[in-house]
Amino acid sequence: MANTLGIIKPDGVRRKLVGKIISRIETAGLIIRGLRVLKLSRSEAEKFYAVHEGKPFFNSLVDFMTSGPIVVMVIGGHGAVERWRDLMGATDPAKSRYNTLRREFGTSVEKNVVHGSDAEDTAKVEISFFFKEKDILPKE
Ligand code: IDP
Ligand code: MG
Repeated sequence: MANTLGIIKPDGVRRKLVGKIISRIETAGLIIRGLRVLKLSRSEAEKFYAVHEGKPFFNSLVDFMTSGPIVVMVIGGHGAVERWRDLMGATDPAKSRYNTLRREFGTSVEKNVVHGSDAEDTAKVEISFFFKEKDILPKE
């Protein structure tokens, strides 16, 4: 059993896709173990995406991620990191497979609706960025 961090980005919340996206997570057999709605400050967004600092898209990404509320989720299940990335699709919606969230709902390589951790170690760090241990449903 693993946990990963999922985010419904401001474009997804703005377009009222929260229910649809959570429904897809549940249909895929993954479990919502933690759930919050919040708006990132600029410094929080810069810290969360620190790995991309200096890249040409960094400032625009921070603008976008602070442009409205987001939904952050702890998504659990066997192989949750890979399964959530599979359900999301590739970073660029135009290059994502059919039946992925980014392909269906993404509008650009930046405004791609969802975030997912890329490995179990980064998932742990990203989950602790948003959730206290007591606010995460224990793994059974
Ligand atoms: P990922 O979200 O698929 O893991 P990363 O390379 O980690 O992709 O990039 C983080 C986020 O930064 C992407 O989800 C997207 O919103 C944005 N991004 C990545 N590459 C570009 C780009 O080339 N142009 C604009 N935005 C980008
Ligand atoms: Mg990434």
